[in-house]
Amino acid sequence: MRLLVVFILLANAAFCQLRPNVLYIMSDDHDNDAISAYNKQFISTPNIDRLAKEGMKFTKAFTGNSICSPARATLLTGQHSHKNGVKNNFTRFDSSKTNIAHILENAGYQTAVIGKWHLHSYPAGFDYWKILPGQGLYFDPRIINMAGDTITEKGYVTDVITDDAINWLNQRDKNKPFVLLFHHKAPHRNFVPSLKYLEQYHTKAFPEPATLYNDTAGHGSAWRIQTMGILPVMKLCGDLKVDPGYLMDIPELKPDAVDIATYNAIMNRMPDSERERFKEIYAERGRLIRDKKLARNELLKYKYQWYMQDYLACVASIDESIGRILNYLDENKLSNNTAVIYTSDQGFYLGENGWFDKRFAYDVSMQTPLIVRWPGYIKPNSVTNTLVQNIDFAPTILDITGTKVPPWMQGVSLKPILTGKIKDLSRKYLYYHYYEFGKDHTVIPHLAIRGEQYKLIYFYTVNEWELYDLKNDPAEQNNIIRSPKQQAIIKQLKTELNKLRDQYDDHEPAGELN
Ligand code: SGN
Ligand code: CA
Repeated sequence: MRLLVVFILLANAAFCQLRPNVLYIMSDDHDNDAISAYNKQFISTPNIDRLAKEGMKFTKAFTGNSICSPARATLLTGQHSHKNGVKNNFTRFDSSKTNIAHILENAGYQTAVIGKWHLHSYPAGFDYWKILPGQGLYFDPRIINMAGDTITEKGYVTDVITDDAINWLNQRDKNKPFVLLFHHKAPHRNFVPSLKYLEQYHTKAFPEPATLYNDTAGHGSAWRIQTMGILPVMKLCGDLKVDPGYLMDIPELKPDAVDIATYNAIMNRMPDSERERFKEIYAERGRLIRDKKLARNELLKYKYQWYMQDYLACVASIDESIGRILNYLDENKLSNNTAVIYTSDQGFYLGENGWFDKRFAYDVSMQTPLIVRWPGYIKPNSVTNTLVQNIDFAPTILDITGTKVPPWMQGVSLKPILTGKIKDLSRKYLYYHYYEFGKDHTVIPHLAIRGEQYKLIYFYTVNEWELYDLKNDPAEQNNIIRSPKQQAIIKQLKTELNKLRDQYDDHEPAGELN
């Protein structure tokens, strides 16, 4: 009997050894262009690039609804927004309903979620969680622990939650495989970097996108009414609203009381020893506006640079965090048996069309970075151009861990792509549905379908269609919906869109679309 128990224990230990761990890292609003594995023009991210060198880079990974809470609900459920119920940023995610954490727990995995959650509920199904309330704060972040207490952890948010993740890895049950969801707050607005990286980035200059000074003339309603413009919408100085002190004498920039309160709330959380230096750097920008009387395109030119300096300085901290985590895996001999996934909740405008933020089905925001390293399974330095979507993330994590994917998940496992078993998925079109309107950035709700070459978008509340030829117009500048040459393509894409709506069981708005 004793022998049998020993045998079972040993067999169990061997089995657990073999079952891979998954470290899923998701940053917030981290666009592909701000990762040097995708684009070397703006920043060097050697640690994220290391994952690409040792693993696989997806060049065509997309979301189904390019906004934060919906992307997070999709990660947990493998479902599009209309199925998991989180269509916008203010709907509560019902975490008591089966999600990947419950499934992995039943499969004997140890699970944790650390960092941004943003689903208006507490996580359920995880063995461990520690989350930032709402959007989280950059300095001395408030953190909700499993006891339901809100505590404050001293330091810069990216460093703080990296410490939390490493602490959990240290104290986890080492006899069980793990899945850790590690969710950064950065580089989300308000783009407040750590002083170390602001010092490095505030003097750099970045190339301007060709469409930075575009106006909305000739475009449809959605372009005309969006409020995503860097010039008219984004605030100055780390998007911190403005420092009343040095901008008071410029009438059109006079901050209102709300701006001052927000500015002070952020500045007051910074370490006392660093605050003056932050203020000095921001004040230089203020003086430039005042002395050069910057306005319109000239002001946009500067605001774009300041935006990029702050945003990329936030990304630099993320890359440092990834380096620390990868070192931890190396030092603890976990690298070989851990699949590491790096992604973001969606893409982000870095000045294209003069914009920041996301939401649109246009590629800049619909796309998301996706890099996976899994030694022994993924050929180093591989690149795939196959179309994938965030509904596939949950099935992929389950499949990597050897856990059955439930039929209610709408995505497919990417494991056969990762291991090189297949080159392309049989799915030829991706589905997109954006809902949130009016709260931030006034992007009109829309449906879209994206294939290899064409994208069809339907802004259904205003009954306007758009068609883009992604091969000949990758920046999606020319809506060719009225082109007589395209009518056959349009008919075909509308049929495919209706088919996808049936397949995914999405019937809002009701009826056949044509
Ligand atoms: C805040 C931001 C918006 C952003 C939303 C959603 N405004 O409201 O720019 O789109 O969050 O972001 S801010 O003035 O408060 O910074 S998301 O990542 O949660 O989807
Ligand atoms: Ca986001």
